[in-house]
Amino acid sequence: MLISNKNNTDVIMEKEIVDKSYQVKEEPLPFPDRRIDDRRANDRRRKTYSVKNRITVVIPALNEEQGIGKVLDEIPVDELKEIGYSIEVMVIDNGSKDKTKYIADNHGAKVIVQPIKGYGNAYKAGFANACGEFIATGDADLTYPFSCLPELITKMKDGDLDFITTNRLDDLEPGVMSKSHYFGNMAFHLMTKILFKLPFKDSQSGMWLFKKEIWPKLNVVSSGMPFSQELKIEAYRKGFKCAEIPIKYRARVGEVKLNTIKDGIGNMLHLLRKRIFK
Ligand SMILES: Nc1nc2c(ncn2[C@@H]2O[C@H](COP(=O)(O)OP(=O)(O)OP(=O)(O)O)[C@@H](O)[C@H]2O)c(=O)[nH]1
Ligand SMILES: [Mg+2]
Repeated sequence: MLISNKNNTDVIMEKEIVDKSYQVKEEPLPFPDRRIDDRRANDRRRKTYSVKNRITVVIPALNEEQGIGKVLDEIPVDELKEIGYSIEVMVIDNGSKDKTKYIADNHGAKVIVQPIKGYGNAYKAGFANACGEFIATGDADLTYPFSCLPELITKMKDGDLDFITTNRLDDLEPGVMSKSHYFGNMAFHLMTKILFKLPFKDSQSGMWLFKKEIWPKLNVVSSGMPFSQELKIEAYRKGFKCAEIPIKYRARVGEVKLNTIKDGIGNMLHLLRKRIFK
């Protein structure tokens, strides 16, 4: 269904919800632009709306009813308040057919529906609507320890950093990541090092913390899984002050969505294309 907002732009509303009792009332957003094409214009407009000392936590979610509640509970809101930061939590629902939205809403998160599928598309919608000075990210599957946010923001401030990415691979417990994914990640480390001189060991980590003001300056166009590597490549190549910090990664809960072969090849082709054409 297409409806018009007051700016007379089209807003795509979710079409289909399997169980109506899980339908979540969506908050009107200041810039409810869920389209992808004019994301940058939208971001430029929103730039002035960043709230100082606020962290917007953006969590993409596709059928993550098993993890999303615990993930939201883990965000250390009080601890961050104590060190001077207010928190905005956004769950970007990518067309879930389970209770993800309902649980996210019940846990106090702002739920944004991004009907255009894709990990990158979910993040683009989240970043376009974030109002914090900082953006923090992570999956909805309980793999990333959101409890480390105070440590990350302290390191960001102390080091006067623009972009932090995390490293899941150095302190990995047995069984948390499959051997094929581990070796795949090592291969991506090598490729990104050779092709882009990227200093990060974990090019595929999905937990980042960065200043929102750098987002419009990054030419990140991927709509799917390559979004993660492209964001890091862009942040590093554009000369922003970056760091990689180790985290304790955990085993996923809920249904696996990553297709090892398809997404692996997709990420590889994206790296080659980006190296050749940009
Ligand atoms: N794969 C995928 N994930 C999406 C999509 N939209 C949102 N997501 C969410 O993006 C996050 C990352 O996806 P995952 O399937 O966990 O990918 P991953 O972390 O590389 O793989 P795992 O090791 O299985 O966790 C999760 O929170 C998903 O629910 C999409 O279109 N595809
Ligand atoms: Mg995951």
